[in-house]
Amino acid sequence: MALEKTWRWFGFNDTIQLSDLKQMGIEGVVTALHHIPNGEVWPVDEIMNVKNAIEAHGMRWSVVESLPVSEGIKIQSDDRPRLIRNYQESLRNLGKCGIDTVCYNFMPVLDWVRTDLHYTLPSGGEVMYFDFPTFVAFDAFILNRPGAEADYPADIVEKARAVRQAMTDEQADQLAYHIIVVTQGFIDGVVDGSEPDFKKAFLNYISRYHHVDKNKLRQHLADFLRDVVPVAEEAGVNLCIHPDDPPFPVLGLPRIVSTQEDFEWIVNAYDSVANGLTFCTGSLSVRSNDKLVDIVKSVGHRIHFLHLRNNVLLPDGCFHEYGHIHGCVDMYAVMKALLQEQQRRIREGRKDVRMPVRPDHGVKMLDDWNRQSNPGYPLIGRLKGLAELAGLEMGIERSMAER
Ligand code: DNO
Ligand code: MN
Repeated sequence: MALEKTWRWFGFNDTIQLSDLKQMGIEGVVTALHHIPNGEVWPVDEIMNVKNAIEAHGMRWSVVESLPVSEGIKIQSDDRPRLIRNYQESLRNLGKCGIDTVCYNFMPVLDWVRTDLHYTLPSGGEVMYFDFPTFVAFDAFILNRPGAEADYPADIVEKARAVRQAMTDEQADQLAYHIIVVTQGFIDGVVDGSEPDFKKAFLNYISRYHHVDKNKLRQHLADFLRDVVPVAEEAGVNLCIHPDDPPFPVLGLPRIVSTQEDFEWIVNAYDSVANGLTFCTGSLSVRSNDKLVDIVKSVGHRIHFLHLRNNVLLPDGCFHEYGHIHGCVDMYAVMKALLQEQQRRIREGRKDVRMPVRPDHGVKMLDDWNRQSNPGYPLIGRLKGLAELAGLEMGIERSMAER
């Protein structure tokens, strides 16, 4: 048995059609109801509409990525009860439609973040880059967030100062626009770049976290799990939290899904298979590259969804993405650990043996420049990744069977 091959599809406006996916050997689709504003209920008919379209092409809707957790849940605003009710209702509706896996994250304000969306590799392909001093320049010297300098190591702050000095104001504004708006990582989508001062709007958003430190945020996640996991269980849905990207605090905001210890804390925070994890090598490797196999061994029984991709790790907390099997992540070791986990599940007669996997962010290459795509989601680069991963998997599976 192999891992279930899936693909992130951004819905009917995606330039890659469902009919294309079938040609590529995709078995399952990973998508969301992107048109429904965060915090609102996902209605059954809208879910069925997407599900039927996927099934009409001979695939299944394997994973929802993501059912977003609103900021009001993370900070526990007055609106929390309504937001929780809506989240529960969406889970029930997804369960009614037979969707069994739901990914989410618990990152404050920003989902993923990069400082350069268009870094050219020596090969000519293009990937996304995170330069820590540049990010700190954005935070401390472009946003001018009060207290920002104290939130980062002193040597990085000095480098950040130099980065800012080397930039024109126009370049600084452009960087801010990319980080806040173009990555589409800004969670509630309230800052979409149309505001006259999107930097100020963003800062206001950050300030809503002034009372939320690491322990508070953990408590808020535990409260969220207590409220939604029983509902998920009853609906037949497994939740799977996505790790922080990058896996360390930025903007002075806590991050609690960054390390093996964090994953273990989450698994123990609520004892249920429905309280699960997304294993994303791209995110986790930045901080715990040598721990990836340990993570699978420790919390593998709760992993419901796999994001596989690679990185090149650089000094000063910097990294850039690098396709799929080559790079700092020992993809052979990771794949082997995952296949062993799958075999364990088969032996134990567990239901969740499919273990959906998707190639995460790919290298933009060849005809990818002729087709509009979201940052990190070019067709050909991801297709190459899928093929590499499938080949690696087959080789390992066969050799495991021979022994
Ligand atoms: C970026 C993705 C994230 C991810 C969410 C999951 O490409 O890895 O946006 O989907 O964090 O909740
Ligand atoms: Mn990921």
